[in-house]
Amino acid sequence: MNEKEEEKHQPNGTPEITQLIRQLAIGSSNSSVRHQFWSTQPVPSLEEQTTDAEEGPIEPDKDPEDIRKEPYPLLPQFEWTECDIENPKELEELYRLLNANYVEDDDAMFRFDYSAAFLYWALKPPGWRKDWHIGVRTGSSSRRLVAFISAIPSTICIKGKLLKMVEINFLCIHKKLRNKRLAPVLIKEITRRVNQAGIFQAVYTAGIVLPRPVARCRYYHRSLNPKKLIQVGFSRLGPRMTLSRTIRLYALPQDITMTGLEPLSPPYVSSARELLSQYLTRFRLYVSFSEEEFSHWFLPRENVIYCYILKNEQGVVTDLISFYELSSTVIQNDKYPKLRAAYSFYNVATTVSLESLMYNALILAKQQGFDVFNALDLMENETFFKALKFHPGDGFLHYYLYNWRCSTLSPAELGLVLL
Ligand code: MYA
Repeated sequence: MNEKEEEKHQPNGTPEITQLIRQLAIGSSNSSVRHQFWSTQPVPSLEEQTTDAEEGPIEPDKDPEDIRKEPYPLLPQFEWTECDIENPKELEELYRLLNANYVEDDDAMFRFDYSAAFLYWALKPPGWRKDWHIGVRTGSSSRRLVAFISAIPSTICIKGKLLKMVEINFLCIHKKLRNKRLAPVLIKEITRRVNQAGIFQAVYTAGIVLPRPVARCRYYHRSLNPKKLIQVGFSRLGPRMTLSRTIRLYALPQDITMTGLEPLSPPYVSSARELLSQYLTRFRLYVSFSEEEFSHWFLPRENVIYCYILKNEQGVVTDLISFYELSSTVIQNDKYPKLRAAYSFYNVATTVSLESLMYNALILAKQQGFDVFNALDLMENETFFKALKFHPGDGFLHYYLYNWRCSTLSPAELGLVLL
């Protein structure tokens, strides 16, 4: 049994962590105040109604001298660390923290399993900074990584205003250190470091409702391997359906049905970026990619990001599909320990229908051995769900803006996918 397996089979954690929990019990959460932390932050309250006239920053940019110089204090048992993801050992350490402690579904059947290669991609776009990959270690000799939060730079357009922001992601605290108010410290520390770089807005997503979502999206799922999905409890047989009928229902051709669909390659980056950038301007909240950023996010990387294009005779990219790979651990299932999911990223159709383009995305994902193709109901995704046999799941994803008041948007007004 390797170390990862040991961790999986010891849900109660190491004695060292158990001891820390006892020491920390005194500092545990006081739930008498509703949103004790979030009510102190520049975010709209859940009750607030925002009108278009009030949109903009909630608090002004801080003067550099007003930004705290030292890191926020941690309890003496812990210390801050910068995770060096270019060091394979530290990348593996981060992978293990998330693999054992990151987001699970409500029934604790599945837990996201972001691969190390995926994390390397997600955390290192142009302009990335090591001091925005913040970890917390136990201060003892083992110096075990027990918490993490990250920021990456991003240019976001919100209702016509282009803003330099960060995307916050991978907030994670070891299961045995939960409910000790460590998350607010991590959030304040990343805010401080991002403010030091002259950035005062952020975008992030979460399954839970916090003050206050700018949008609420729903996950839709398209079975590619229905037998496995049923066996692991991801989906159920429909009424009056047999397994063989279900398999037939979701069957896809072996080969793509479109000629000319090819993986994105460097010569077409510029044209593909132009296509996507133009397309995204039709949404009210969208991301703006520089060419360098586009190359980073879209050039295919095996088991991480897949991107295909169609081009015309002049070599101009006319259509684009992309999806990323995010597996989940199937908790307590020895036969099928992993569910391989493809997640829709950005798609643009101009010479063919979006439906036929996405049909080919499904075929490509099936060819690559994915079990399911997931998509949020943002951008124009709802237009192909029914015809392509996507079904709504029970998961929702809330979008948030930090320090930016904005009235609520519908999913179809979003042109932004966070990993
Ligand atoms: S979303 C993914 C979040 N990660 C997980 O769900 C993984 C599994 N869960 C955990 O690891 C822990 O449960 C976490 C909370 C770490 C989530 N976003 O320490 P606590 C508030 C924001 O006692 P714990 C992602 O990565 C909660 O409402 N706040 O709680 C985006 C309460 O505050 P309040 C959250 O369970 C992250 C306080 O924390 C979240 O031990 C964006 C309790 O703290 C959440 N997902 O740890 C972060 N969950 O009393 C915000 C709980 O007020 C970024 N809480 O209700 C803001 C922008 C910062 C940069 C700004 C720059 C300008």
